Order: sequence, then structure tokens, then C-alpha cells
Amino acid sequence: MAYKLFYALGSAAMGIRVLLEEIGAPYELIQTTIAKDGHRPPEQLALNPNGWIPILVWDENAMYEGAAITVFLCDRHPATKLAPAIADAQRGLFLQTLVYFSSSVQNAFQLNYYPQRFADTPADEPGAQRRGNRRLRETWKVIDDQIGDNEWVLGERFSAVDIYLFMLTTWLRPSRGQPSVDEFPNVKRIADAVLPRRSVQSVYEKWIAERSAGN
Ligand SMILES: N[C@@H](CCC(=O)N[C@@H](CS)C(=O)NCC(=O)O)C(=O)O
Repeated sequence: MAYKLFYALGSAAMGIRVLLEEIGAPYELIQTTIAKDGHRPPEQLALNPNGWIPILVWDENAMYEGAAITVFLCDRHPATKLAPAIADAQRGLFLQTLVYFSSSVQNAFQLNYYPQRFADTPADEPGAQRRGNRRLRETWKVIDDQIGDNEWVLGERFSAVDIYLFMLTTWLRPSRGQPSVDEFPNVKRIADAVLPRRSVQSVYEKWIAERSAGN
């Protein structure tokens, strides 16, 4: 059974694609866009009226929200050990971090990348963007402190939440007034450790090449 993933380069669907690669499950990409003025195919809007990706499709079913898809896939493929099992003591920290990423860190990114969703008038948008950047500093600091000296987010064990962390760090743009990942050394240590994985090297090939070229 193959999964289908609504997908665009640079989007939150990239982390889900890395997860599918790690799982080794067959999947098909459905290319779409995240451009502000870009057209969203009707079949995408029918599955997620927000117009966001990722959307995962399997059999006759579909779901959106990256954090929920992450938990869903890990639980569906327990042999890959990408998430602590339900009775595992680390399940709480796994879920807490994933949901904090999606509700707080991603929200801060949205303020900066999509200010029109938060500001009442176009004149208010720069203020929303600035607050988003400050919020990025606040929320990444919480995560950096939480990680401390841990090798991975969960301590000694690699998990899907490390992939999620890596994906979010690729969105940081100091040129937009956002913090650099260098400000969060514990986060950076994990992102650097995730980067060499084969799944990440293949899905992020373009991002890696652009970064080496200094773009
Ligand atoms: N809460 C959603 C947010 C997803 C999201 O923000 N997706 C962005 C790409 S990273 C998107 O599709 N943006 C296009 C849009 O908002 O119109 C999730 O975590 O899945």
C-alpha cells in the first residue's frame, strides 16, 4: 500500500517525506505550491480547506497537520522505532515537543512568513513579522534549554522529533531578522547530527547544495 503526500520544496511536507524514507514505505508525491498567490488544486482544498501541506493520503483516507501525521506514521510502523511506544515513559516528552514545535515554533514562523493572517491591515503586517521573529527567539530558546546536553531530543534515543527539529531549523532566515540556528547550540548540535542521514541527504539535496553555495 503506497502513501501519497501533497508536497512542495521548502514546506513542512519535507519532514514527512524524510519520515517516509526512514520507514521505507512506498510513497508518491503530489506536487503543489506554498506560494501566497499560488493556485491550490481543488482536490487539495477538498482534503484541507486551509490550503496547507502536508496532507497524507492512504487507502481511502487523508489527514493533515504535520505533527499528527508524524505520530500516525510512527505508530503505524512501530518496527522502525521512530517514536516511543504508548506505554514508554518518554512518550510524554515526544508528544510534548512535537506539539510545541507545531503549535508554538511553527506559529512564530507563520507570523513572519504569512503576516496577513495575523495583522488586521497591511500596515500592521511589519509589526506582526517583528513579533514573529521575537517569538522565534523565545520558543527556540525554550527548546534549546530543554535539550541541554542531550544527544537527541529524547536523550540517547534518535526519534522522529529530531527529524522535525531539523526541518524547522532549515526555515530560519537571519536575513529576514530571524535568529540564526547558531544562537541555539543544543538545537544546532542535533540538526547537524540529523543532516548526514541518507533520508535527509536525499530529500534535502537542493537545500544542502544551496547552503553550500552560500545562498
Ligand atoms: N499546522 C500545519 C501548518 C502547515 C504549514 O504551515 N504549511 C505551509 C508550508 S510549510 C503551507 O502549506 N503554506 C501555504 C499556505 O499557508 O497557504 C502543519 O503543521 O501541518
